[in-house]
Amino acid sequence: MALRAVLRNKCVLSGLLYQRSSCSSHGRVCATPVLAAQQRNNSSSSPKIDVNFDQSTGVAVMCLQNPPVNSLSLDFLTELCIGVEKLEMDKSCRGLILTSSQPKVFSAGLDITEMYGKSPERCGEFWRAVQEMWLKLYGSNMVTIAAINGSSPAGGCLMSMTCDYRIMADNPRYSIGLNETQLGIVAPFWFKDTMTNTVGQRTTEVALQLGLLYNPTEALKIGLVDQLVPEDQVLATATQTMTKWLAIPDHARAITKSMMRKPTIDKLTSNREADIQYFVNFITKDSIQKSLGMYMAMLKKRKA
Ligand code: CO8
Repeated sequence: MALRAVLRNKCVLSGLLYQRSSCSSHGRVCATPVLAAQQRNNSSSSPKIDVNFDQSTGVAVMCLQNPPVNSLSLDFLTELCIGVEKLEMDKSCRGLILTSSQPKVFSAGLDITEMYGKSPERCGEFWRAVQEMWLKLYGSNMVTIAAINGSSPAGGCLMSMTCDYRIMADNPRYSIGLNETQLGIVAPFWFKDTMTNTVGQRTTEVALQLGLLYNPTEALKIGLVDQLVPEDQVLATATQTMTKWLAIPDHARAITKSMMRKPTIDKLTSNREADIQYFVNFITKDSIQKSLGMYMAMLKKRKA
């Protein structure tokens, strides 16, 4: 029964974003020493996401490359969802490693410009894509590992938390957390649920209210990440860790994962339209637009 649910889930994932990959061996690859050594039987490229699938290991590495900070725009999210969907549908793909090709940043979270000065219709479209990204990653049957090689605030932290295991670069300059309140906005219930499932109720309660960003050592202490390694070993460690996870029979692991995550996923799927409406009403408020404008100005000023 449970196995059928997992298989059905795999079919449901072939939603509207799915296109059969015409993967070319000439596609750009996220060049790293580890990957260069691997056999590349199947790779695809797109401007913002680089997917390198090694059929001999059944592991795909998805490299986020949306300069300067991998902010999650509508286009970027759409590409990400298509990429994950293709891999999910490919039965030979058993594991997915998410990482970044941008120096110092895993992902800066949602693209703030997508939420500032946009029409309600556009905001709604954007939010549906954010939901879709979360649903695809949190509900994935693959083993998913985040190789967090830079800062990962807000939506970047959410994306990391969808994974089964998180390995972060041990660099005190990097930070990770749900800092939404610092922008004057509120992390939605499913961001909150994902964090609660990861680090527990009390830690989430404090972290969300204060919009805390943790350095890697702090993040390890509260269990927001699972392992810290030197910066140049993040991807190699993710690859080694993947081997351990793939030693477990897929069906047993995937059913267990589904059992743990299904209630959280169901909560969003059954409230999806209401959640979009709530987001649109909230984000288009004058006071919220003002907060976002001030935050963007602060980001630019800090740089100057
Ligand atoms: N969106 C759009 N642009 C961004 C973002 C972003 N999230 N983050 C940075 N940028 C821009 C900067 O403004 C800057 O632009 P420009 O070059 O034009 O001046 C450029 O990217 C480079 O930024 P930095 O110079 O700051 O780059 P650093 O390498 O020094 O720092 C950081 C990288 C640490 C990622 C830093 O940029 C940062 O802290 N960014 C802000 C991260 C953040 O607060 N994100 C929150 C987004 S909101 C979210 O994800 C969840 C929202 C849920 C909404 C719920 C409502 C109901």
